[in-house]
Amino acid sequence: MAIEKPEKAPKLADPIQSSIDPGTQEMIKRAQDLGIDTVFDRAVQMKPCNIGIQGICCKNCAMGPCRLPLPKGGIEGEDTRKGLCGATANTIAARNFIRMIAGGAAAHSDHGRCVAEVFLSVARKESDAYQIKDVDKLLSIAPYFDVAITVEEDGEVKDRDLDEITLEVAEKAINEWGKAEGELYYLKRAPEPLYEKWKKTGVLPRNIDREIVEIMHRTHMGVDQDYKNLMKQGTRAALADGWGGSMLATDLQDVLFGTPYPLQAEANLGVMKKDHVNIIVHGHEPVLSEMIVAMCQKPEMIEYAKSKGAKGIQLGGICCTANEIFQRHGVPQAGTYLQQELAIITGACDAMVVDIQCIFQNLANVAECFHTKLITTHPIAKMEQDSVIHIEFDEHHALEDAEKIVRLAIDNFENRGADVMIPQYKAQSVGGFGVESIQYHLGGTFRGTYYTLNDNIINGRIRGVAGVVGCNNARTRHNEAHIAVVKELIKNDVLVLTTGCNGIACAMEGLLTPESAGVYCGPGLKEVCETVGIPPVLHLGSCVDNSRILLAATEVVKAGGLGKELSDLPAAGSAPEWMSEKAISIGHYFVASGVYTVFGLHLPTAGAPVFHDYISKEMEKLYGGKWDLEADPIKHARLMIAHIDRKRKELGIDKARDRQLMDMADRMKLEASA
Ligand code: NFS
Repeated sequence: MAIEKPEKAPKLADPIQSSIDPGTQEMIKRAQDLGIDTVFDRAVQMKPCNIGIQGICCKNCAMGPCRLPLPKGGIEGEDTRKGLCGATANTIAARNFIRMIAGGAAAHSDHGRCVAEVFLSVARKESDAYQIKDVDKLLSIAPYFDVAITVEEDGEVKDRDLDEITLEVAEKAINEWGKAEGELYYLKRAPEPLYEKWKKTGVLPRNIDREIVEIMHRTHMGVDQDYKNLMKQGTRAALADGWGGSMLATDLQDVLFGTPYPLQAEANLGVMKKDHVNIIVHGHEPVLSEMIVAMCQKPEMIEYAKSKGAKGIQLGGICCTANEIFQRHGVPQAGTYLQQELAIITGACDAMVVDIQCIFQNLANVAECFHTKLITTHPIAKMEQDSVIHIEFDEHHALEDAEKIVRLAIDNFENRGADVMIPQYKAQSVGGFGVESIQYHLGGTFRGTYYTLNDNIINGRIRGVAGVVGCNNARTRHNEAHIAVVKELIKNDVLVLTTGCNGIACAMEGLLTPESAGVYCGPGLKEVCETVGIPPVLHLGSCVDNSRILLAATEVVKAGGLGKELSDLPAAGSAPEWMSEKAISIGHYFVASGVYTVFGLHLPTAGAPVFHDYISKEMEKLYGGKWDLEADPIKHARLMIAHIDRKRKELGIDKARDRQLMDMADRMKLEASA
C-alpha cells in the first residue's frame, strides 16, 4: 500500500526579517495567520535563477535559451563561452541590459505619451475635465519647443494668444514620440558641454519611440554583436527616457495639474481609517488619480459616504501614484511597492484602483479573500481573474469614470467584514519639492537662481548632493537599505533628493520633515536645513520626476562655481533596492548625463565581467558618469561620499570654508575659475 506523504507546509517569511517597518511586519504576520500568501512568502519559497541574475542567459531565439555560466574559479585567459550562434557573454549581457532599458524607457515614455494626449485634447478643447493649471510652467517650456510666446504686431511686441501657444506646444510635444527628422527638443536643456559629448559620441535621441524600437531590432537574433555598440543604443534610448519621455511627462503633468510646492501629509498604512471609506489608488499616471482626488473631495460624495455609515472618504496612494497625489494635493502615501498586498490585508480597503506599472497580479487573489473591489482602469493593463472589475478610464469622460469608481467604493463600505486591522504606524512628511521650489527655498525669489545652494556647497556646509531613488525588492529587507543609505548620507552633510519608492520609505521613516535635520544630519547640513526650514531629504516626486533631478542639477551648474557640466558636480546617484526595468533606464540616463550611480543588490552584468567593466569603468571616459554596485548600504553610501569628495577636490573646494557673503565680483571670480 502506498503511503501518502504528508503535504509539507510552504515555508513562510520571517516578518521581522522581511521589513524594518513594524506596520509591515504586523501585516505580514496577519496575512500568514489568515493563510494568505504575500510577496514576502513567495520570495522565500522561490529562488531566483542563478544564471539569469548574472545577465548571461540568451532567449532571443528558439535555438536557446543559451546559458553561459561563469566557470568555477572565474575566467583565466580567454573567455571561450558562447551560445549556439556564437554570441559571447558580453553580447548576451549587453543585449539583456539594453532590453531592460527599452522596457523601462517604454514604460516611462508611454506614461508621458498618455499625458501628452490628454494635454492635446485639452489644447483642442475636447475635454473639460482637465484644464491648464499652471500657465507659467507652460510659458516656461514653450521656448524649448521653438514656440514663440510673443509676436510683433504694428511694430510692438505683444503676448501671443494662450490657446494658440497651448495647441502648438501640445502638437510639438506629442510629435516627440515619432517625428521623422531631427532630435529631441529637450536635449538642449542640458549643459552645453554635455550636449556636445552626446553629439560627439552619436547618441542624441532622434525620437522616443524609434530608440526603443531600434533596441528590439538590434537585439534580435543575429544583428548587433558588439557590446559597445549595443550600449550606444542603450544610451540613446535611456536619454530619450530621461530627457524625453519622463521629462515631458513631468512638465506636462505640472502644466495640467500644477507644479508642486511644499505641503504636508502622512505616510504608511496607518493613514487608513477604520470608520472611513478607504480608497487606495495604485500605479503611476496622475491622469487617473487627479480625477479620483477631485471626486473624493466633492461634498456630495462625502455626503454619500456618510449616508452609508462612514465618517468620510480616506484616499491613500501606493507606488508612484502616491508620490503624484502627495506632491500636488498632500494625499497621504499608504505605502511602498512591497506594501500593496498589505493594504488589502488590513480588511479596511474598500476599493483599490490601479492603472499601470508595478501592480502585482496577486492583488486579485488577496482581494478575493476580503470585500475589497479591485478595479483596473487602463486599456493596456487588465487582469485575468474574474473578480477584477474593469472600468476603462478615458479623458473624454474622466469625471464620470471617477464618479463611478468612487461610488463603487462607497457602496462597498457596508460589505466590510468585522475583522479590520490597520497597523497604527504613520509618520509626518513634507514633500512637493522641485526645480522651482528648491530655487525659492534655497535661492530666494529675489535671486531666482541656485546661488545659495551653490554657496553652501562651495563653503562645505553641504558636502554634496545625492539622488537616492527607486523601488523595493522582496529579495532584500523592505526599506532597510533605503533608510541606511539616506541616513549615512545626511549624517555626512550630503543633501538627498528622493523620488519613487525611496521617497515613500523616507516619508515612513520621518526623514521628510525639517525636524529630522536636527536628529540625523551632520552639523553643516543641519544648519542649512534649520536656517531655511527644509527637510534634509527633499521629495521630488515620482519616478518620471527623476527628470526634476536632472534639471535641478543643471540649474546648479548654471548658477556657477561648481563646474561646467553634471559630471563636475559633487553629486552621486543611488537605487539601493531597485527591481524594475525602469530603474535600469533611469540609472543609465543618469550615468550618460555624467552622474556616478550606485545600485544595491546585484546587477545583471556579473556573468560578463568585460561588459561590467565597460559600464562601470570605461563609460566614465565617454560621459563622465559610470555604474557601480554595492549591496552593503553603508559601504554604498560611503562610495558615493568618496566620489563627492573627489569632485570637491577637483573643483578645489575640498577644504570646507567659513561662510562668506559673496558679492557679484566674488561670484564672477568663481565662475571664471570653474
Ligand atoms: Ni519607480 Fe514607481 Fe516604486 Fe520602483 Fe515601481 S513605483 S516608477 S518602479 S517600485 S520606484
